[in-house]
Amino acid sequence: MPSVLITGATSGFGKAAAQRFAKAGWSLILTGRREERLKALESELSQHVPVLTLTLDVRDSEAVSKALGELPEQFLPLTCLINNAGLALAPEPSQQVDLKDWHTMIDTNITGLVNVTHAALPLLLAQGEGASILNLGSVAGQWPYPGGHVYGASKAFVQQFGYNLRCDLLGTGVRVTDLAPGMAETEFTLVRTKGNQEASDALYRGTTPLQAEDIAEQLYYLATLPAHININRLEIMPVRQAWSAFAVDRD
Ligand code: NDP
Ligand code: 8X3
Repeated sequence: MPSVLITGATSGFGKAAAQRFAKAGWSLILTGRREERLKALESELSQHVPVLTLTLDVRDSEAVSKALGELPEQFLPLTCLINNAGLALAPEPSQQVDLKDWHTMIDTNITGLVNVTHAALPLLLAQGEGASILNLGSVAGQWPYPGGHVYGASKAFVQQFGYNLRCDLLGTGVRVTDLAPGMAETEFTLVRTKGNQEASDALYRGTTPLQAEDIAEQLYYLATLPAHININRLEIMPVRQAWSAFAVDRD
């Protein structure tokens, strides 16, 4: 039975991915900080597949390496790692941002992703052919926009780290993909605005954003491709989202 480790399974893409992989009979290792949500998901999905929940902050490298170093045999080798835990904060311009918010994004989206990847690599190498690392990047990693500052830069890191990982993993069979979504309706904007439900609702109102299930389907597709195929980067937007003209400062 293949197994998948999903970071940030308490909400959004991570939760939907847990449900999608469970539907296909995969064993699940689910992580996040909100234990009650992990337990609720465990009781829902463990009726169908083996589920291990780890209450974990990805920023804590010692806790991450200890937890992944002690995984029960039943969940090994690891077939797929989904590096999904992440967040955006501070939609305001750089010159108004609290430095703590920049640090939180760097610590979570970069250091946290690196922590989990480092601890999971031996488990994925034990699988070898057919194993995958699926990193949640973003359109923000490629396209600049006002208020994107450290969030977009952290997702550019995710893309380049994935490409460089591929170079080192050549010959091992382990694949790496940067899955880069555009606008998707999850708790993402609620977190970005520090709990402003009205701002979150307003962003998604009157359009048709991606849903968490859309991304979960892509993750499952990537994880189950024939073992000789690696999709390096997959960028996905709602049809009702596109780029815009350059902004110009005028007198
Ligand atoms: P949600 O806010 O719905 O989910 C984020 C998940 O990340 C939660 O499960 C949260 O769990 C977890 N998380 C956050 N910080 C930590 C931490 N320090 N340690 C462990 N887990 C953490 O957002 P999405 O599902 O939308 O986002 C998932 C990923 O997709 C993120 O990396 C995001 O940047 C990316 N993304 C999102 C897009 C969107 O428009 N929604 C578009 C492109 C990319 P908990 O709080 O319980 O720890
Ligand atoms: C989240 C998508 O467009 O808010 O990564 O940057 S966006």
